[in-house]
Amino acid sequence: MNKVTTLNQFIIEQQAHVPQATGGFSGLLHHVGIAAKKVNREVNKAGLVDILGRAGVENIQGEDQQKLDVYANETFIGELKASGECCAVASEENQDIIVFDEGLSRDGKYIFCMDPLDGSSNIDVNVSIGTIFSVYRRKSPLGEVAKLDDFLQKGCKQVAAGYVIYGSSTMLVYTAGNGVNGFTLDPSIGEFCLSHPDIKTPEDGTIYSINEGNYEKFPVGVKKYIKYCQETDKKTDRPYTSRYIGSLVADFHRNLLKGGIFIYPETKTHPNGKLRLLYECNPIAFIAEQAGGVASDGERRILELMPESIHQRIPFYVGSKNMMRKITEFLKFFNNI
Ligand code: AHM
Ligand code: MG
Repeated sequence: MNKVTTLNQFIIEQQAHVPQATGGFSGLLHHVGIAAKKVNREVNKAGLVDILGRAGVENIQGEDQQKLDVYANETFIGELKASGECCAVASEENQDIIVFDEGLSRDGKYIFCMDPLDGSSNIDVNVSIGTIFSVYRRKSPLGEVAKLDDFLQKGCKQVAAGYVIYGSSTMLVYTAGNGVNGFTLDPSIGEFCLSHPDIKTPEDGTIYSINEGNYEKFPVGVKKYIKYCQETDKKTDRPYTSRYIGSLVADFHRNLLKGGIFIYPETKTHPNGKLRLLYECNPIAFIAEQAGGVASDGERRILELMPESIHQRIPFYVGSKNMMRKITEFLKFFNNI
């Protein structure tokens, strides 16, 4: 029988390679796994129980909140608090950071950024959705109350990043800066099991993912790149195909495994793009780079950007190395004329 490595076993084995590790980080990830399983359970029964529909409130971005968003947010916050390793959380669903200023958590070494349920407009049509997260060491001294400044760190400072995709099967994919590993939830034993060790993304891809409904509003370099992908060239036999779910985790996950590029550029109506630097772009960029891919805002490496606020938006280009090189050439050329 094949040996199955569960997420918890894997975390403990990884910890053994870090002599100074105290187990705090492993404890935190363990609780992330528990939260993911709880959210998975609710997402799975979304069609069965009266949990679908709007919660009747808008989140701070002015978007309708779905009930599952609220559930996922509260569940992750609850587990992070219970871990005692995390002193504060920034969530897409909360205007301000959430500070744990009592008990063990106040001394927690880590801060956590998350989009608890990304792509939530897809919930009621049974399309894959996801949780995206990112872990940093706090900047403020242990024992003090964490503050906003703890969150204003470049993405290259991430200790770990990951996502959970609630799809045809549920997977947790994460990196702690030493490669990317994917775990599939085995519902029969309720454990995430290592199914995709050391994920590497293809250097060349064939998929481009972008909301072409916004075509008229795109920068000219992006328009030209899309046309380049669409053109048939008899000599080179360009192989591109378009795939767009409208759920970042699902679009990125497919491209990560198969090779491709995901683009959410600045548009005339959204000059800073739509996606958020702290809890969407940075974690995805960290995973992409760890898998051999590239992530930028069209010019600069995402992981080098210094955030100014927790809900900051940024144009996002991420994917296979050679596709990223090509689009960067297009952007550079057409921005300069
Ligand atoms: P959300 O955080 O409000 O769910 O929005 C983020 C989602 C991403 O999952 C996805 O990539 C993008 O929005 C799709 O946007 P659009 O519908 O404009 O194409
Ligand atoms: Mg989101």
